[in-house]
Amino acid sequence: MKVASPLRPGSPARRGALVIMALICAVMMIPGTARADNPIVQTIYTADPAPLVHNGRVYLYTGHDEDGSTYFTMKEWRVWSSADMVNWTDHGSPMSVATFSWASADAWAGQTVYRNGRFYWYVPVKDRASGQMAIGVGVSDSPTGPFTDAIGHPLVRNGEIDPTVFIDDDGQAYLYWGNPNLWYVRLNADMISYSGSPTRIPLTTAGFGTRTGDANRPTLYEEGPWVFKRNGLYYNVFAAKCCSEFIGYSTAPGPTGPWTYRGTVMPTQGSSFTNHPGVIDFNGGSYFFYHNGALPGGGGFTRSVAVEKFSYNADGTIPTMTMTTTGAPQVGTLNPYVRQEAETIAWESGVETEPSSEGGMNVGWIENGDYVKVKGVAFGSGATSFAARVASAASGGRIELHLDSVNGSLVGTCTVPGTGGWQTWTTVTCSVNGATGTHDLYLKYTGGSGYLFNVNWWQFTGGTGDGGDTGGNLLANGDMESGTTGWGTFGGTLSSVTGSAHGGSRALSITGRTASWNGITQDVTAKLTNGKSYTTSVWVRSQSGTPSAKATLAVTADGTTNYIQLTPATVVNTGGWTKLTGTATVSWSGTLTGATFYVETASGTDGFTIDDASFQ
Ligand code: FUB
Repeated sequence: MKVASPLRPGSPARRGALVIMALICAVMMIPGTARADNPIVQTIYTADPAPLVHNGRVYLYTGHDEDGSTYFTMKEWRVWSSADMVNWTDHGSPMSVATFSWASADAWAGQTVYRNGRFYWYVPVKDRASGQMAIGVGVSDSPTGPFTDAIGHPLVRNGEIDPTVFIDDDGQAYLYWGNPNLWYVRLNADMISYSGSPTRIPLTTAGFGTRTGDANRPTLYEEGPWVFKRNGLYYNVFAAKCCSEFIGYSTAPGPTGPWTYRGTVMPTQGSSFTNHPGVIDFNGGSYFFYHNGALPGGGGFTRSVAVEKFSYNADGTIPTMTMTTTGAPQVGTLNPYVRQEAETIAWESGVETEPSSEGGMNVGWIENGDYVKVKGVAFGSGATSFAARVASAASGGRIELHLDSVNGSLVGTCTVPGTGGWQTWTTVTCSVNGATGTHDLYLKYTGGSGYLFNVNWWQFTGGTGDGGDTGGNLLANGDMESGTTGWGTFGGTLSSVTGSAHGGSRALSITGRTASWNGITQDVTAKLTNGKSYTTSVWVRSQSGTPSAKATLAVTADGTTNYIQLTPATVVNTGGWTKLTGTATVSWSGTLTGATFYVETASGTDGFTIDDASFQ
């Protein structure tokens, strides 16, 4: 059993309860069946989610419940990120109680916001001098840290917890926090000081609902406010009624109220007597983060963060959601032809992570049969080889590459040697056969007894080789081997076609065009960086006539749409394929609300076919 395995020299404290849980979990799972993706993180217990969208990724800031906790024993905060809402990269712990020299304990629920090139992480933590909870601010130039104490003392200290920060369209930032009260204060533009005094928001039953059975707390508001604005309406989503908590929300016409209670976002569920909200919009969808006790051994002090996708009702109200083990659907696919961190995980069994001597984190504590699942990997026309960065102070083992389940089709096996140290890294390679199209990838680690080896990163080579899903392509399903997934149209009818592909076996055709701007589209709003230069490549084949195809980017910011030509207009040779290429700088002023990559024609309405599109 894992629990009986010897500790490696210099290893962090053993995972104890989590190991047992992983075993129970593995026993409960039927090999070969699709695995749920909630909770998001299985390597440790996480709590108090605070998501932030930045440059096409979701950064998720959480607390960390220590194994076997019988109180909110939390020493550090953790960061995770994802570009697709299902595969989450572990960035470790860039901030802890020790970051704040004046703090003694309790790394509780915070939120990170971005302003003027810096990331500000507001957290409740215990002030050593007073013994009271206070709000500290960490700051970093990177979303993944490291974070330092921005001011060297508490920003506010009134014994209350759970800060959320909201920056209004006019640039005014507000800090809200509180349990049992609800406070706000206007932050200055430096984000680390404030003007005026903290103000108590009136907790009226009209504003925050009616609680029964607790004379001291007549309203439902308990803690964990999450304030944001959508379509001119201000939302405060919060943990309601103790205990157990549910998630409720209120809305207001302005950032300071008056608030009106609107109902339940998520009822009491999930084996944890607390819950905690985080709400974002990402890549055209809306997402609700929360926590529960869903991992084996989970409960009120051993919590796990999970996520659901949702749509606002037409009147702006939030639907009531229940916890699922399925989680959010994947946004696009994962590109195996660029370096992927071994700690990018949709689901795992048996492994842990730790800081790597090569930077970032690595997967470790690997024993025979452990695995990491990476969801929706777009192999396109076929991978030919696999490389992994590995280290082993023992005698290594094997990385087996299985598709769609832990014992699914085996497409490659890499042998890992002993390297003389758990952080003595070497790169191993092996050939790959049968990895085409899009699949869940299971990296199954096998070998003898005890800990086998560590993995820092991996990467496949091969693929379509020209356009398609290679080298950092921002387009999902760029090789079109996954049918119409990720693609749409401006007018006309889209279909996935076989028998005439440029690479692989599938391409996309548009028919029924009634205007030259009708074309094949993909939303790339969440993927663009302002001012960046992008190179585009797409193969086009006419079905009939001689349409002059071109790739265009429609960029909408502050209500204005600009059309950026990505490739020069090129006459497509009838009956053959023509490659359109170009490099263009993509920039906009104001707030980006939409960006669509599309292939249209300079004139005419004839149908056409495209394949192997790349935008990077
Ligand atoms: O995680 C510690 C505390 O539990 C948080 O600050 C509260 O929101 C509750 O989730």
